[in-house]
Amino acid sequence: MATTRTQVAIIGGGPAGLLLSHILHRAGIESIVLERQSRSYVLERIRAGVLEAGTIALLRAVGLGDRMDREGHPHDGAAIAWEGRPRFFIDTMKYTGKQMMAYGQTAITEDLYAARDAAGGTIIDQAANVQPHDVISDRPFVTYEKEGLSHRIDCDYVAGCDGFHGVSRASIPATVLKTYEKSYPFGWLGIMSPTPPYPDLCYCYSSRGFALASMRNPMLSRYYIQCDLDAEVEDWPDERFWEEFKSRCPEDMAEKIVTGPSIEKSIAPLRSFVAEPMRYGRLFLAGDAAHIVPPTGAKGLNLAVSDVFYLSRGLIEFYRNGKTLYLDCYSDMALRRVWASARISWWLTMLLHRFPNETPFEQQMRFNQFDYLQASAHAQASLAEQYVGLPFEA
Ligand code: RFL
Ligand code: PHB
Repeated sequence: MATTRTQVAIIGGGPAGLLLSHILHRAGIESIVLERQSRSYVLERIRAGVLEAGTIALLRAVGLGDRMDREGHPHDGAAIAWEGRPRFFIDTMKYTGKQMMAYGQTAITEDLYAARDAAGGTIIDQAANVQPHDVISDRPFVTYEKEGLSHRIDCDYVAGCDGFHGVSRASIPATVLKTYEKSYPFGWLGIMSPTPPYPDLCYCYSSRGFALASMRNPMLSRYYIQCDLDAEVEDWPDERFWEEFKSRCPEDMAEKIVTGPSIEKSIAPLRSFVAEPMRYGRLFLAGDAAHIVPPTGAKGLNLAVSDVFYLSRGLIEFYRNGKTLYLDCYSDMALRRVWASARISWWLTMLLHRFPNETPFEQQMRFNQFDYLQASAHAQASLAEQYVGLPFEA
């Protein structure tokens, strides 16, 4: 078996793994990224689109802001269009002085690959059977197979950045890990369309269900509708999607939606999931490997970024002065932010969707929740603060 050595072995080449590798490199720390899929597969995946203020600031601070600032679309907040009620705006600018940015995860992933390539970073794609070993010892290692050959990487630390279905969390004994889970009785059907987007990021509540208008660039729109769990993409030809989407937004909004062919269409179930702790010996989990939030708050990618902020700080402290203070509090610190995002994502999901078999009482609670939001500057400030993203802890 061919053996190499690095300081940090990173499992998963999504945004969490690539960003960690990039930040460590800037601090003079070596890493190797092991990705199960091909690079083209990773780059073609369409996912998140909205960045919190802290994510924007971090990407700029680590030299990844240029294209984002050129091509991204800054927003002062997001709108909620509620059937039969005046339009509401989550005004992050007014209440926090901060903006969000519409900039696709696909573009961030491209930027990260470009930065790692330019720095000569090692990213091994199509790595099969990746497995961390001996993570509770001082000499952990990771094995994998590539093109029929077995490989071993000796390292100081292992970062599990391999998403919800990865091997890292699964390698932690069930007796150590506590998991919390909630699934929702619906999914999101999303399309990408090469059409001019609706100008605002707009969340719609309708008696027909939730809908969301978002964007990637001036000629690329992203739209979602709440769908049944058993819905299939084949049941939703473009015409049916547009008709349903427009029926869920107010008339003045529907008139402005520019329809066209979809170039991607997919269905994602909604789920909340948190695994604790986010550390097992020398294995650290970051991003979707440790937690999933429903996309309603646009928090998933942003949480992956804040985990990487905390984890990179801990690793940098260790390699600079041998101290493990930040590594030792990584799980607690990261989880405080994870739970905050889990809660606001759950809250927005409950507020904005129709639930099957809901009682009239529960509907009244939802209407009243929204009325209170519209009437109270305190409620608006609280939502704006959470939507724009809580600050990273010092
Ligand atoms: P990823 O992106 O899943 O990357 C994990 C990588 O690990 C690889 N992998 C393995 N590699 C080696 N060995 C194994 N055994 C492996 N198993 C897996 C995978 O191939 C993959 O490349 O996790 P990461 O890096 O933690 O990033 C998390 C984000 O991708 C995710 O949270 C967001 O996309 C969630 N999300 C959103 N987040 C936001 O912040 N704002 C949004 O607007 C937003 N919208 C969304 C979303 C997610 C969505 N879907 C599809 C669930 C909208 C949708 C529809
Ligand atoms: C997206 O643009 O893909 C998007 C925007 C806001 C969300 C979720 C997804 O809450």
